[in-house]
Amino acid sequence: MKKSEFSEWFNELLVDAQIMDVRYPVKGFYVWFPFGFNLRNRTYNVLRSLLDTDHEEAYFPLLIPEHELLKESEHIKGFEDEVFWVTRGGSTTLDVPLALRPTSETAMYPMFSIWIRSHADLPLRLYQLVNTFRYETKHTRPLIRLREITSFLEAHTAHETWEDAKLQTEVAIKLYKEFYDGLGVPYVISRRPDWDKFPGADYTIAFDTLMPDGKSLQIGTIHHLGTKFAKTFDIMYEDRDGEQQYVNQTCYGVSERCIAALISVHGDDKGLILPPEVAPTQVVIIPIFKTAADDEALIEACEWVARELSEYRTTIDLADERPGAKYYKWERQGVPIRVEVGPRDLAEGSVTVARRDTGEKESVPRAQLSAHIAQLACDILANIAGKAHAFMLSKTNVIDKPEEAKGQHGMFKIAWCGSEDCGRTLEVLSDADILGEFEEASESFCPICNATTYVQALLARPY
Ligand code: 5CA
Ligand code: ZN
Repeated sequence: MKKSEFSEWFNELLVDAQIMDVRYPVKGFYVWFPFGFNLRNRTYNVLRSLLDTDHEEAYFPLLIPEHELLKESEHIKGFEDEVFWVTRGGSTTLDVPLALRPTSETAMYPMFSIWIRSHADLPLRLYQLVNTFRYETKHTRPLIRLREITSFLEAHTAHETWEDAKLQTEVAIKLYKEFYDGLGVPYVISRRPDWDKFPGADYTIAFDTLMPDGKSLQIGTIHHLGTKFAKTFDIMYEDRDGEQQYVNQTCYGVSERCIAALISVHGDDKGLILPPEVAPTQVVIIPIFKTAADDEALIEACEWVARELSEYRTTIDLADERPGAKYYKWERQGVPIRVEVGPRDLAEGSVTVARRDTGEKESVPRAQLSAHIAQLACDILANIAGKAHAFMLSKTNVIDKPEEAKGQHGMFKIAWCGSEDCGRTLEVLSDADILGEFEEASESFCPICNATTYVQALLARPY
């Protein structure tokens, strides 16, 4: 496996490291292996605990009646080509066709309209972790572009004012920052161009990361919905003066692309490298059997290590295999720390500690093991996060002419007046997409129309 051949590496890794099986016989549908699902659950638990501070978890149905899905015209224009339909129950044709949720606005908001009565009901902040279905026509890929998104964590909020909803988008940005920082996954945050925002939104903020092959991956989006959906679904509240007002809404979500990013930015030619917080096994303990006389003492020493590290997820590997084969197997699955115990360690009252991210090994006295591992767990996250960040930075270039991006890998920042015409021209000349825009402190000139501007466009070739 060579990470430099990213596409092959990614596909092989999914199987070798037991993340996903891609052999399910429906295009765009994949199977989580138990190991992959374990990693998925741990990763989503991190996000859950961040959301749980001020959101409540709920669950809305998978099936959406056609008349609700079609209510919001801009929204449906964005999704109509991507909807899977249920049209029959047994052999009976349904009176009302039912859509498989492509996202849940039109499942949730009719209920919001019933639930929300007064300003006392606001803010409302809910989330759900569900599967969603999109009939994607672009090339489908496991974890990256699925037709069944199995792990869609979508939050939906309602507020009194547009300003309150804007503040909520800022809370969401902070939350996703914390989530991705904890995984050591670097990102750029930008505002999507107006012609490419979420269908029905006032504006969309996107998180993008850079994959090893120089393509970008959108790993989260946050939408300010204004009162557009409230007007369509009649979601009103009585304000403090007794007046009826439309609520202002936001929604934001991530998918298993967070796992795609996590494994892609950190992995290497040997396989996965996992941040300790989400690794299903954090420390693997391997006895190095040499002579039968030592066997029992070695196993006891391994058990001591497991007890000493009881606050971590440890596994003692007693399989009847050579140590080298065991190292290889656990390295492939990204276990951050390996503790080896051999006859020499026994004699010295120490153990050997190896870290997955750098491959370094050192001898650690037993009395220092627990403190050593605690420090190492922090160092590993800092190291892999730093490397990933440095990689993205090295592939992010500020350019003056859109042609400079042509045929190049990575992300590009370029001045842009913000007009759709110039934006489209930038895309054509650079052969890349505008992921989004952000403001810079210094003034520059749009390379297309020469207008002065503070706006920079972020260009890349996205997945
Ligand atoms: N209702 C809003 C907020 S949850 C919504 O649907 N936004 S979205 O369309 O932008 O999707 C949220 C995130 O899901 C995206 O940022 C992207 O990371 C991910 N995503 C979108 N489509 C797919 C897909 N086909 N496969 C995997 N992930 C996807
Ligand atoms: Zn311009």
